[in-house]
Amino acid sequence: MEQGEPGPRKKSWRRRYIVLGVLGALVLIVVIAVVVALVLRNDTLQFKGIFIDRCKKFNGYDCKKVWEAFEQAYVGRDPCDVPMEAYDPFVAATPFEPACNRMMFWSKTKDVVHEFTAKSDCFVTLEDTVLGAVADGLIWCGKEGSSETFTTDCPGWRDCVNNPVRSFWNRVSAAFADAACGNVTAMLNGSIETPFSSQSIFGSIELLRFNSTRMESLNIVMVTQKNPVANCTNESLNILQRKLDKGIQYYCNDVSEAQLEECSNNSQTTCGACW
Ligand SMILES: *[C@@H]1O[C@H](CO)[C@@H](O)[C@H](O)[C@H]1NC(C)=O
Ligand SMILES: *[C@@H]1O[C@H](CO)[C@@H](O)[C@H](O)[C@H]1NC(C)=O
Ligand SMILES: *[C@@H]1O[C@H](CO)[C@@H](O)[C@H](O)[C@H]1NC(C)=O
Ligand SMILES: *[C@@H]1O[C@H](CO)[C@@H](O)[C@H](O)[C@H]1NC(C)=O
Ligand SMILES: *[C@@H]1O[C@H](CO)[C@@H](O)[C@H](O)[C@H]1NC(C)=O
Ligand SMILES: *[C@@H]1O[C@H](CO)[C@@H](O)[C@H](O)[C@H]1NC(C)=O
Ligand SMILES: *[C@H]1O[C@@H](CO)[C@H](O)[C@@H](O)[C@@H]1NC(C)=O
Repeated sequence: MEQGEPGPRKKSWRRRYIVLGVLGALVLIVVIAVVVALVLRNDTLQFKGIFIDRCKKFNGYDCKKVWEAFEQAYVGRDPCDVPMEAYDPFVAATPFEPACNRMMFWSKTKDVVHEFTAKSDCFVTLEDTVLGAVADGLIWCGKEGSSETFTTDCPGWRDCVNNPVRSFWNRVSAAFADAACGNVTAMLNGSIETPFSSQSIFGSIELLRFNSTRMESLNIVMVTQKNPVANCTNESLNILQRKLDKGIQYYCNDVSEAQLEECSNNSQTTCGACW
């Protein structure tokens, strides 16, 4: 017994060191994982990355400058106190050549219109320009006393009027409409009671900025499904016409979704002359 005692004791010490070593390694791994997760979850870096990547798809812009002009609009500010003018520097940093006769506006037809413009290559929406593309589908805001960009807990579209996302879309829509030239097209939704709303961005901003010195006509495409609810005869379109700058020709065509699909299939040959 006396000779055998040190053996097991040494063994158990060694075991303890091994256990401690393994525990230590585990703790280290967890700490590293948490740090990595925190860095990866850095909203500012993640949001900026998406923004810059999208900006780089367009030629001729200094995307770092574009980002800084965008960010200064809301960073460090109360997210309910960002007026649309806050994005004036962003608009100044993203000049674009208007695609006269190919500009496409829309209201309540977002999915269909983008499916259409992506396929046909004839028309250009705001979201197809650098102005809209960088932030399409994103949510962001700042906080007082912080230099970060947040992507959660931001005020929603209706929570307050002067929120960073809403003011952004108001401002870039105004810029896009200011440039509208030649024959302009707008897609409205014939599956709802009131296809034209004076409260929509199209009705409250874009339409009011259309200018007859640059624009020749406004061509409404009323997209109808199998059982259309409204069409070009709807009273809301008379309201639209009354708000349109005198001297701009107004046209409206009821176009079924099936017809639209056919148009985008034959875009190369018809490009616009489809309705
Ligand atoms: C996110 O990254 C930016 C830029 O590196 C840094 O200034 C900021 O402190 C980071 N924020 C957090 C919450 O880690
Ligand atoms: C029109 O609005 C309805 C209801 O919101 C929607 O289901 C439909 O997809 C829209 N139509 C088009 C052409 O976008
Ligand atoms: C607008 O469309 C009309 C009729 O399709 C056409 O005669 C006119 O040349 C077009 N305007 C421009 C600026 O291309
Ligand atoms: C159209 O542009 C002209 C010249 O830039 C300006 O005087 C006029 O007020 C504008 N009209 C509208 C409806 O914005
Ligand atoms: C347009 O809608 C009205 C009722 O809202 C209906 O009476 C008329 O037949 C429709 N016109 C077409 C061409 O579908
Ligand atoms: C359009 O093209 C797609 C495939 O490219 C086809 O599945 C569809 O049936 C076509 N639609 C029309 C109306 O020609
Ligand atoms: C379209 O016009 C508006 C008025 O602007 C009416 O309120 C709607 O009822 C009308 N829609 C249809 C389907 O008639």
